[in-house]
Amino acid sequence: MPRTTLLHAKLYGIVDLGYAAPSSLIRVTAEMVEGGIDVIQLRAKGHAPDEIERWAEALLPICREAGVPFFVNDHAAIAVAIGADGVHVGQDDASMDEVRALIGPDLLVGRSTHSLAQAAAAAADPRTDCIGFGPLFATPTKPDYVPIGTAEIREVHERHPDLPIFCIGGIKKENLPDLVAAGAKRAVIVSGILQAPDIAAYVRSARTLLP
Ligand code: TZP
Ligand code: MG
Repeated sequence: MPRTTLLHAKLYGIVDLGYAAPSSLIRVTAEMVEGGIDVIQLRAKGHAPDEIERWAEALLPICREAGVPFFVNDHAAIAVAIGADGVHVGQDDASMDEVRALIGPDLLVGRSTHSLAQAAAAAADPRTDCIGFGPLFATPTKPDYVPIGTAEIREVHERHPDLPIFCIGGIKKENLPDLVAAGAKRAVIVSGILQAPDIAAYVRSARTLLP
């Protein structure tokens, strides 16, 4: 899948085992796809790799059928094993050399960034296909991080116009218009989507709020 797919993406959803029970993963993913989600990631902190691989294997065909890029959080080896579209890594995870050694040149690599400097470092490596930028606001989904606020959203986009940048952290439908006014082009929503009574409807309406 080419990186340009991510440039055209608006809303990125994470199927996070902190909110979604194992028995609900397929339904939740299908509802996100039905709502028009542009990217999906499986994030299962603290779960065993063989378990994550089984879940990833089950979710990939749902995304594939809809043409939605599917990322695996943290586990490059699982992304390769199941034929995912990409892997998402954090600042403390493997280096790009290590990740690319595992996955090769074709899979997409996303990197979490928490400052303009980290965004610049990620952007300086042409093997980075997208970044998360945040957490913008405090969020129980990533509790140990200091929120970075919204003041640098415009600047990070101006500095890296060709890099798909996904704002993340404490984003809900309610604050999306303010984020767009602050310069956001794309967003990741985790708990807002997974806790919505109607996931497809939530995704559909959040997506319309992005430019
Ligand atoms: N990385 C930065 S903030 C975050 C991640 C994975 C969690 C975002 O979750 P939510 O529930 O949308 O605030
Ligand atoms: Mg990680």
